[in-house]
Amino acid sequence: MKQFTGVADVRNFLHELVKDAIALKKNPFAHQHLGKNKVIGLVFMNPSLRTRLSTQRAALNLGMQAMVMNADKDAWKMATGEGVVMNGDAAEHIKDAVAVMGQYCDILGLRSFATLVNKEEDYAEQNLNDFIRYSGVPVVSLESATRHPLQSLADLVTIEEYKKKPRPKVVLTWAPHPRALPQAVPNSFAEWMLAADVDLTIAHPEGYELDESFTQGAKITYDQAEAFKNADFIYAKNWSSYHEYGQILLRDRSWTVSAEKMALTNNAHFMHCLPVRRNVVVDDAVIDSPQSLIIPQAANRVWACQAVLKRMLESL
Ligand code: SN0
Repeated sequence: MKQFTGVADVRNFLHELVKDAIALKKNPFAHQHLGKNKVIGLVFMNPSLRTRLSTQRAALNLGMQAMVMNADKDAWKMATGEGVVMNGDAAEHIKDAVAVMGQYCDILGLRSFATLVNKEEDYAEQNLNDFIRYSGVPVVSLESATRHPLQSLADLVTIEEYKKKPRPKVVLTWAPHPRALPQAVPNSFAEWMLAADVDLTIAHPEGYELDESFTQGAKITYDQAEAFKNADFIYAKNWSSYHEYGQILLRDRSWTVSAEKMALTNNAHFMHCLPVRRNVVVDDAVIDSPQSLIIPQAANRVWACQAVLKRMLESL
C-alpha cells in the first residue's frame, strides 16, 4: 500500500484490514521482522495526542523506529504553491522539505488540518498531496483537511467488536462546540461507515450539511430525537458549516448528547474520537456510563494504525 488517505485506498480489502487489526490486537509483536531498520517520520502541523502516541506505538510493535517533527513549532515555516517569491517569513518550500524528509524515512505521516478560511483550498488537500508527490515514500494521513482515516478505521473496528446484529443502526450526530472545527472526522466517518455497509443516519441542525460526496447513501435528518430511535451506536462530533464555510450557526446546548436522549436508543453505545468538550458535546452521565466506548475506541487506534503500517511495510 503506497498511500492511506481515505477509504478509497483500502475499499477492495476493507474487511480484511479490520480483521488484521483485530488479529494484531491478540498478537502485537508477530511482525517485528517487517519493521527492522525501518523508520517512520511523523510530521505534525497541528496538535495531537492519540494519533501521535498510537502511531508511535504501532510502529514500535512492528519493530520500526518513529521520528516525530512538530512542524508547526520546530521546523522552518514552509511556503506552498508553484512559483512563489519567497521574500516573506517562509524559509523553505514544502517541496524541498518533503523531498528531504523522504530521504530520511521509509514511510511519512502527515497531520495537516483544514484552515477553515477557503473551502476550495482546504478540499484540494494541497499539503497532503505535496507529501505524496515530493516524498518518494508511502504516505499515511494523520488527519488531513477533509479526512481522518486512521480514526475511521479504529471506529469501524470498534463497531465490529461491539455490534450485536450484522447491520447495526449507527447515528452520527452533530453536537455543539465553542470553536469552529473541521469536517474531517464526520466526512471520514461517513465514507467509512457507508463503505462498510452499516445502517447510517446523520443528524444535524439545518445548515450543517456535509459535502455530499462523503454522505451519499446515508439517511440525513434535522431531527435528532427521531434519529436516536432504535440506534445501536451514537457517534457524536461537532463540525463547522461546510456550506457557510467554517461558520458556527448554533451555539446553544439543544444538540448536546444527554442521558434523556440516549434513553430513546436501543441501549446504544456512545462513541467520540476525542478530545471532547464534556457537558457541551456530551453530558458526563453519558460519557462516563457503561455504554460509553471512548476508551476502547481510542485503544483501537493502535491496532488500526498497525494494520495499515504492516501493509505499507509489506509493499516497500
Ligand atoms: C480536531 C477535529 O478535527 O475536530 C481533532 C479531532 C481528532 N479536534 C479539535 O481540534 C478540538 C479542539 C478543541 O478546542 O476542542
